[in-house]
Amino acid sequence: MNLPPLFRLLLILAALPAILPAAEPKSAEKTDAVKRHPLKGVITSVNAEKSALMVKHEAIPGVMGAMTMMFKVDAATLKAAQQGRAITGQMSRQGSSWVLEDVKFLPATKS
Ligand SMILES: [Cu+2]
Repeated sequence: MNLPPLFRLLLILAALPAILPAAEPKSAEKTDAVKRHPLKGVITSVNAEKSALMVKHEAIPGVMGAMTMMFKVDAATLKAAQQGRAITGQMSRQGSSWVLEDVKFLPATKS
């Protein structure tokens, strides 16, 4: 078969979409690409039902200003969390939730 070069190029281009998606990470594997930002704040309330903490956090440069908002946390953090406790952690957007990981409890300050 002696195809014109342009036609051969078209055949290759037509085949590309079938090849490329396999090389792209699936959405389920996107967690590796999650951007985490250091956060410092105070727990204003603990919401066990939602496995979340309300945290009054300091400004996170380039991400958001100081505010009080909800963060999903793991079970161990939820259990240890106390209202009024100062914390640091790594915040990230995961799906439709904000998540706080690597939470460390700071020595209690004035209430
Ligand atoms: Cu915020």
